[in-house]
Amino acid sequence: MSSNTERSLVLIKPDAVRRGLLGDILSRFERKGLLVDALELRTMDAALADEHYAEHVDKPFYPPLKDFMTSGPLAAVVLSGDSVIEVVRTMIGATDGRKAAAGTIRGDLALSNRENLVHASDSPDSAKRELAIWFPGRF
Ligand code: FUP
Repeated sequence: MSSNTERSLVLIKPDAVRRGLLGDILSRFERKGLLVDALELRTMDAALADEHYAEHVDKPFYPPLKDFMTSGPLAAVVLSGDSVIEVVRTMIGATDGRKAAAGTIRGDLALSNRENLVHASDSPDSAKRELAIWFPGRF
């Protein structure tokens, strides 16, 4: 089988940091065989939230999502590996933690549609856009 090494932008969100799940979540990615290319603890400000969630800014769920995402430090992580974008999306599970499959990060550890622990790029185009937002000029 051919391999397809790529990069994904992952955010381990403020709920995960507050709940002490940062190590657990990072460890899942490392044990899968993915590489951590960059890792930074950052607090999103309003402008960064609007840029990152550009496709959601007009949605009714955006104001509380923005409050949550700017509520404390998160870990911005660049992961690389074979098919990392799709692999990480599978590992995090469906958006709503109540519906996410058992065995996924959200399925095992989240019970919310908003405080769902992790963001991960959902396509090569969004990975490119998000890497440029979070780690400008680096990837
Ligand atoms: P995902 O790609 O799984 O993170 O999901 P989306 O891009 O659809 O949504 C981005 C974030 O918006 C979610 F992680 C959580 C938040 N959200 C809500 O708060 N309410 C909703 O109804 C849908 C999404």
